[in-house]
Amino acid sequence: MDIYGEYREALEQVMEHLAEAIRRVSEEAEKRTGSGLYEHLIYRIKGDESMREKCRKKGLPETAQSALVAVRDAIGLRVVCRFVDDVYAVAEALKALPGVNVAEEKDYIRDVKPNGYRSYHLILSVEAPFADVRGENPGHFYAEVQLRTIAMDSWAALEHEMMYKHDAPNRKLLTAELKRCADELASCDVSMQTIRNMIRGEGGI
Ligand code: 0O2
Repeated sequence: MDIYGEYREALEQVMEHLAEAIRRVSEEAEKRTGSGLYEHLIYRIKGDESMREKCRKKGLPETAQSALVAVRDAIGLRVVCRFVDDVYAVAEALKALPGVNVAEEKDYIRDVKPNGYRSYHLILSVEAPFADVRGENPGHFYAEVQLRTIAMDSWAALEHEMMYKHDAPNRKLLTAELKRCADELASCDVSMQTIRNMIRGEGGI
């Protein structure tokens, strides 16, 4: 039996609702400025087995209650933007959506992780017209939204592949090198943002 049980359909609907809101806000920006707010948007319901594994790792029973309340990334969306300002624009638009509350916010762009990881994470609590696992209707469902630039996303993908699963030799050196790459990419992000601001006549150097 799927760990999400009867709540899977609600999760799909909430995820689609958020994805649609992100598309809409980007289309509005495109009409105003000629450019949308993101390069790509991906989303998924965490697979049954990876959610069970996450519950086990956290010492939680493998139940819908754990998967939907204690773990809060059953619904996951990733918004990959071209510019840092667009990351914050999408985040602000999400926070302003009716029926959406911010349960947690981690700005790893301003507070960079020691390994160089940069991304803006939101855990949203979304009200929806379905019963939730607490028995409330309308219910509340958590969703994790990761927002980052293309540069941050490339780094995270490569770092994840190289460091996450593998027991690499020279780990200390590799970690330092990856941090250097992350910082160089962040510096490019700042330059790209400045160039766009100048093109749009919004200041800069
Ligand atoms: P997966 O398989 O990607 O879902 P929590 O999810 O609350 O238990 P935590 O660490 O408190 O975990 O949350 P945080 O810091 O917001 O990180 C959540 C997700 O961000 C991670 O999911 C990763 O996808 C991503 N992430 C965080 N730190 C790093 C990092 O250093 N490198 C890379 N490449 N990705 C990172 P999960 O659950 O770890 O795994």
